Amino acid sequence: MKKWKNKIIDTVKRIKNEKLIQKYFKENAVFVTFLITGVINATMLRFFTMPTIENYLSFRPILADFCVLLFFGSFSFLFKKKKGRFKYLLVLEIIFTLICVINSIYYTFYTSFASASMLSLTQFIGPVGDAVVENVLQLKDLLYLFGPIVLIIVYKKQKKHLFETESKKVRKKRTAHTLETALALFVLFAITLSSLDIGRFVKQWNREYIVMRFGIYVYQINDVFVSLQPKVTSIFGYDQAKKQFETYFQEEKETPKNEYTNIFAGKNVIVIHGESVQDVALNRTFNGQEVTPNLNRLAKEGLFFSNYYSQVSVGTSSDTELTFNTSLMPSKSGTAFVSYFDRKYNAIPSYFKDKGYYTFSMHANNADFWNRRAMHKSLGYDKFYSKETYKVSDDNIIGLGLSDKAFYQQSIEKLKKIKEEKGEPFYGLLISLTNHTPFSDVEKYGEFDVDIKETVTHEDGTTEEVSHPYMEGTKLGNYFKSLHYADEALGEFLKALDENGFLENTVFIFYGDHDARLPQSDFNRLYNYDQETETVKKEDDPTYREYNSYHYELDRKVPLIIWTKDHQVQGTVEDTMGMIDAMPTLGNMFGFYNPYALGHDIFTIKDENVVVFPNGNWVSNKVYYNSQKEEYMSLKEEEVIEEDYIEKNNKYAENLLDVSNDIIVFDLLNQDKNEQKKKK
Ligand code: GP9
Ligand code: MN
Repeated sequence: MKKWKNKIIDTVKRIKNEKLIQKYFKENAVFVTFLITGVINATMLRFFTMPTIENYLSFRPILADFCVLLFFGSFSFLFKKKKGRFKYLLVLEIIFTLICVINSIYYTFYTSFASASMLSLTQFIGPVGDAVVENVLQLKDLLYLFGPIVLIIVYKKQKKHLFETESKKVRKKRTAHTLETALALFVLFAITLSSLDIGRFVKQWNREYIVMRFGIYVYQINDVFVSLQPKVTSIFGYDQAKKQFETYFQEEKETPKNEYTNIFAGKNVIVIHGESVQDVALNRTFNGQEVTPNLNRLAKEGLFFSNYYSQVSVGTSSDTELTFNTSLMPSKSGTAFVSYFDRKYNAIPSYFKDKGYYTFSMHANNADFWNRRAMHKSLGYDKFYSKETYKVSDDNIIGLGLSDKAFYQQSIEKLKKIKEEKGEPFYGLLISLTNHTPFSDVEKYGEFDVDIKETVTHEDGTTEEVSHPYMEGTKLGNYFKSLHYADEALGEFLKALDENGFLENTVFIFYGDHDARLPQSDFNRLYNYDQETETVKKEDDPTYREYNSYHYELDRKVPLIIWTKDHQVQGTVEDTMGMIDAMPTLGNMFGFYNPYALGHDIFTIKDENVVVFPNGNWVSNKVYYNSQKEEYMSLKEEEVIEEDYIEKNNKYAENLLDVSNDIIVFDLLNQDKNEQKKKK
């Protein structure tokens, strides 16, 4: 023991006396720069994307990032010449920098980290590419480029002091030593991990959590393996998945029976997929003008679900289409529309088709966007009217493509033809487009001010019109302008439907497809604007209304409205509900039942409902639970939340996400395939 102690003291002394560290830094300036810039970039990314105290103070991801850099960097010592070493390190530096830049941009857009499984999706990003650039690319995304620049400068500066070329033996030894150090540090890192950390790392469904604990580089390497997994597991993990699936559906569920059962049997259906429509705009006025007068009217006259949440993952619009139509959650990696379009789905259009309906979808965007051309067939639509069937010209484009007004006008003509040729009943989905981020085509939305106008009376009795900017010039303000346009288009469409006799025997359904990814600070401004000072109130102001990340999550809810001209159904349903519950709820009303739906008929489950999000968060009437922070906000002040309640729902959430993903990946609803597997 003493021997070891002396040895360590001697080594420390030697390092100090002979200035070994300084020497190492000088002789390996490029290598050291590579390590430092790599760690700075990774840390910067975490700071910009997840600015929480816990994250600022966490040393673990820094250690993990450092280990990865050290591991890959160690092989540079195998190069004989300094130039070779530099070239190798520069390539690595560029790769690691790109990982940071891509994730930085991606996070702003999707509030998540990039995945290799999305690579096959780049073709779908194309049409919204401009929106991404305009909306998302910011100076902070380019800061990471300092890494390669500094590396080149350091290399150029120290070139003169290069020491003699090392022998093969020395080079190998240095590589081995560096690798050993990387490994030792990694072991140090690994022993700090909890079983929860490891579990989440393996599943990779909570990407933020993984980046927070493991750093961006470990995350990205793991992601490549996990992304390849669906390809591999759909060959291997079948038995286990099938077993879990059978256990999940073991109890024979009763088909719901309540006052809504079969009330709409045989009626036509028109569904509107409302791009980025959030509840926050409903019943909101600016200077006495409603943002969404038409939606407000529908909500008042029809059945309005006031706590309805979308459950999208990276597949946004397409994820909502999947969940609405099949009562399944988005797939854990990639998107179901793209990676798993060839599976068997028990989907709403198929059920209507079985009942003799003509089923169709309409969307004036490229048919291949989100792979709809293929996936709409799998969902059971007889026909998909895509961009090719619409007249799109320079004067009828807003934002991403054909304006909603033009879209609805042209769709009416198609509807008339359908009625003429195919007769009734029909089931049709219309996917709107104008109200898509970045909401910057403001001059095309028409006049709708989001300021506060005030008439000020002066002492001498004269009056003056004053305007306080309020939401003018903010993204949320522009969103309201855009949505006001989309609502006006919807109003015109309803009028045209009525004029053409489409509303007599039809159920009209509207849902907001997901939130609009608006900045939290804009919501704070919306609720805490002080028109006297024309600023946002400070938190210590007694009239300040608290607005934290939970309030923001709750504000992401979207409307669901079921309306008929004769007001057959009316009222507000306040129970928490998700996109996943649409199919069972509608199925009960129209007379079809999917035994493998993962959601519930809201009129049967009522206040017991729990809505799970793809990242493991969940919300019920009582609680919003954040699975990353493992914390929750109580939604009913007076009620005490038992630990059991949280645990039970965590389990439920995990199970539901697993089973849903297995159904998709292993094609478990495909009877023929399952029979074949059984025979084998
Ligand atoms: C594109 C439209 C928008 O066709 O549905 O998709 P999103 O960007 O919301 O997923
Ligand atoms: Mn969308």
